[in-house]
Amino acid sequence: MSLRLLLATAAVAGFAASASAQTVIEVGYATTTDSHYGMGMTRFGEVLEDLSGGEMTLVQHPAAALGGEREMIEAVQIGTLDMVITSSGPLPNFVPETQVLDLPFLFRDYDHARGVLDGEIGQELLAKIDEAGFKALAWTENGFRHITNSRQPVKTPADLAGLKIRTMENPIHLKAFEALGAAPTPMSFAELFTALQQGVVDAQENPIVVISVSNFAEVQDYLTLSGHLYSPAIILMSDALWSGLSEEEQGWIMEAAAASVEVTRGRVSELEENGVQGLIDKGMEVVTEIDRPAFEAAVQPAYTAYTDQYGDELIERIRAQ
Ligand code: EAX
Repeated sequence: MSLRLLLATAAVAGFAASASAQTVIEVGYATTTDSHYGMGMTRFGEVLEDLSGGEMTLVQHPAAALGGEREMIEAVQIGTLDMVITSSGPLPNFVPETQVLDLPFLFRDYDHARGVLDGEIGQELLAKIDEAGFKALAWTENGFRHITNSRQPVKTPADLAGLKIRTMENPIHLKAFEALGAAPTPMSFAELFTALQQGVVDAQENPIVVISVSNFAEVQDYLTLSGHLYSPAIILMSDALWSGLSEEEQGWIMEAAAASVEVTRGRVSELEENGVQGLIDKGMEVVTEIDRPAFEAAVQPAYTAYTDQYGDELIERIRAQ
């Protein structure tokens, strides 16, 4: 091969190598692109592209295109999916200690929840999640969960008697709704709208932002602003992908994650404040106040199930914050 041809071949190979040097990160999530997760991931991608000068880009797979949250978490754990933004609901199946976050009425309000997750306790739990084979980038947010149903207004636990309610695939949530006298069915979010439409379940519980963006007003008549538990969300990256990045690239990822959390939390707050009117406009009848002492008393078996296994130290630390 002549020297000129050799040099030309090397030049093409070099160009191809630099072009393929771009890192494309695939992220999955269960809600739509215009949801709090989608808005957060769009911001994540913008910041990452900007910081990396276009060397790193994010490709989004919304609306459970890659499976339910539990499946996507598992895919990230085994390395077949780069990243997921997900509610922490299915997490106890991978990191049991995270169940503490699912205890009903544990968090007082958004400031309390965000402060705990952004502080020492949140960081301790992220470290435990890393030990389970993930790179936990950041706590982000799903929001305080409220009950919707197609049977009747719900104000007291008695109103839940026998109600077929879908829960996330989470042992504490299941225990809590059993204790409340409902008939809970754990189910992936991807199946939920159809299950409500077909009457497989009569009820579900989710933050206002999810109820709104998922058009649940089309299949649910009643909304109860129970705020019965706070639902964190989390951004998880495959450990293999994270470990293969340079320190500089890892810094860009963390900066992009932090920027996305601000957007997601901002959207959750926005819908928590003004999303209910939109649901009323779509025909939902809203119960604004529950018999909270009755609910708190009824869910005690969920606390017992947790403290029997883990004690109450972490609960007390969260309450004290
Ligand atoms: O993360 O499964 C659920 O109800 C979650 O809140 C939803 O997928 C958003």
